[in-house]
Amino acid sequence: MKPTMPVGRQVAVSGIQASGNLHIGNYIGAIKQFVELQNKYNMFVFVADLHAITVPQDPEKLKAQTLDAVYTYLACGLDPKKTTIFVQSHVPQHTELSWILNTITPLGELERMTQFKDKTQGQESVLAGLLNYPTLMAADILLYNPIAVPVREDQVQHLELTRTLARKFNSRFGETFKEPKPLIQQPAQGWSASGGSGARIMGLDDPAKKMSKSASPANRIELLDSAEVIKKKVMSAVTDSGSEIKFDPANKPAISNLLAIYSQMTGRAVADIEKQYHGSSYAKFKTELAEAVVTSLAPIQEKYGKLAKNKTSVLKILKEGAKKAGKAAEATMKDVRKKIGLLES
Ligand code: AQP
Repeated sequence: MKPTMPVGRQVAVSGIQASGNLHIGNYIGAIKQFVELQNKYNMFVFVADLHAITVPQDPEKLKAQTLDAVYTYLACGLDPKKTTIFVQSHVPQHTELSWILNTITPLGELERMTQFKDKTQGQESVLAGLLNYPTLMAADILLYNPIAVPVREDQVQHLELTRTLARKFNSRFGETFKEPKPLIQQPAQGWSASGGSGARIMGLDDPAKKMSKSASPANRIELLDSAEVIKKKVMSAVTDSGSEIKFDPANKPAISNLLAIYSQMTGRAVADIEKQYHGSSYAKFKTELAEAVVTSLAPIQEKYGKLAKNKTSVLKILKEGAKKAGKAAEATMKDVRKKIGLLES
């Protein structure tokens, strides 16, 4: 494929599903990282509205959630001058390549995906969209020939499949796609809420489950929650037995998660926070954590408010983003169509 991006910078691609209100897990685990990466990579960041509909969505809400994600990207510091920001469905080449990749993907590969197994557990009737989620994700990535894809640990399996499909396509039709590498976020010094290597924020109501858009509101702090709601949620967050404020995910998963949130939202080292609260009560720690979260979200919320009043200019950013992404995607698709023998129109 001919390069269509500015010369000199390598490409990185990622996106977030428009499946609900974004929360501090999405911010810490993804958006904050995109903002840093935009200074190093030629970033393509999209809102995955087509992935969101793999579970039923209310049409009006989906539209609002899609726009909400874009306002959030911008409010958190994604700069349209550095990053191509767009909506997945605005670039139809994503679905076109996804279909083509489906034709070279063995069914068994899709059925063994952990996310598919988790999301369909106990369901009587499983929708094909959930099964084919990873081929759409592979298309999202391969269209832009990125060197790197920022992902959390639980998406690495999907990225492995993307690499397998790239190899398969290349060996059958000739060199077309690069095999992108996962860019797994390293936890801040001294913490890993998952106990693994990815920065994973867990639910406030259950530290064994990740913070998620689709869980109950008590599970998460949404980026647009008011100060009052944040305080209420933090104060009601589950804690562990004992009274020590210590980072120890195996024995104190709830407090470790709260320490991780504190550290990630303030940029302070976990050890430093532990030291500050040595001998303090859970109540004092939680009160001040809530204040820290409120303070760190305030500028984002303020910027969001301004952007939401300026929908026309945000839609313009999306239009330009789709145009730029579409140009890169079409260059790939021209090559793909030719290689697999589709007659030119
Ligand atoms: N709890 C989390 N901790 C750290 N990172 C997280 N991410 C999501 N939850 C956490 C990261 O946010 C990005 C976007 O995720 P997504 O919306 O595409 O999919 P998801 O991981 O399924 O997110 P949710 O919030 O749990 O959504 P639902 O409930 O709709 O499935 C990803 O980079 C993800 O790692």
